[in-house]
Amino acid sequence: MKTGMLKISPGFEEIMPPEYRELVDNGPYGKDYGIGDLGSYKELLEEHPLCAGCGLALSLRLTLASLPMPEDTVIVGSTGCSALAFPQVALHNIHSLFGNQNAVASGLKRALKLRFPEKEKDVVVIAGDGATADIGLDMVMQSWLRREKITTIMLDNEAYANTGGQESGMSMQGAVLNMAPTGKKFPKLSLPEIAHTCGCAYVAAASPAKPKQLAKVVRRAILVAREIGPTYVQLYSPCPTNYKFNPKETVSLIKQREKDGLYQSKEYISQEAQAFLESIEVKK
Ligand SMILES: Cc1ncc(C[n+]2csc(CCOP(=O)(O)OP(=O)(O)O)c2C)c(N)n1
Ligand code: SF4
Ligand SMILES: [Mg+2]
Repeated sequence: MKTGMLKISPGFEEIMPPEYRELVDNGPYGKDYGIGDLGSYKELLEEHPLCAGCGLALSLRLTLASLPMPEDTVIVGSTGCSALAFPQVALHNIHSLFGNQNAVASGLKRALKLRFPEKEKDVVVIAGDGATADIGLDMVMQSWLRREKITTIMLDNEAYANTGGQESGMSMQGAVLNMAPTGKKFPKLSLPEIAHTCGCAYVAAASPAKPKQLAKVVRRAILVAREIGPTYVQLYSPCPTNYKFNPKETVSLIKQREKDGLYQSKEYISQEAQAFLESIEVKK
């Protein structure tokens, strides 16, 4: 796409909204911006309706700022809180039926390869834990087993937040939510390990409490998916509204969980992906 497609037809500059003009002049398309440049350019998502202190909003902002090639990226989302922000993201994005996101992304990736054989197009799924680990798990795992060259990013808030707080497969054992008042009876699902077993070439768990690490794993996952095969990133993104903590404490809560050994960052890299990453990271 690059800025060419965004360019305003001569004579229309005056009537285009200022945000659009700013995006054309000062957006990230075609530039090699990373999270270190945040604050110096027009971001792909600036306003959104998510709650104050929402962990998803933090993860989403950092993820969008870490895309290696936003102008050639299509996001596939699913129903859930994050979907409320997607209409305001200045990127091609598709809202798929809840749980179908990896099936839609697989078809899209294949179609883009046929339509633009000479071009790289990154297809990135960004969906909640309910969509990824519960209702869509079949489609997610099948896309990994088929080795689709897509990246799956889970925004893990450990709940069905958008529907008022049910437990999900990703909630911790004992978690109490509005609609799980006696506490969850089963342990949190180990999706990174499942992704690894299902053949993902690159798997990582990270959080917005460590922005540089988050940026690195998102970038790695997208680049490996382009060249080698499916990749999975799990971003721990707590929800102050459903877990009823102070919205100012989202980042400190993540750090505390890490200290208590209840959350840990991870990375599984296949040999092929490791060799590929070494070659491009050394070059850079
Ligand atoms: C096919 C279908 N089933 C169920 C729903 C209801 N629904 C909407 S959002 C949601 C929960 C989403 O949870 P999650 O994926 O974790 O996203 P979050 O809201 O926590 O970000 C559910 C069950 C729906 N919209 N469509
Ligand atoms: S309910 Fe939770 S996950 Fe949803 S927007 Fe609010 S803080 Fe974020
Ligand atoms: Mg959720």
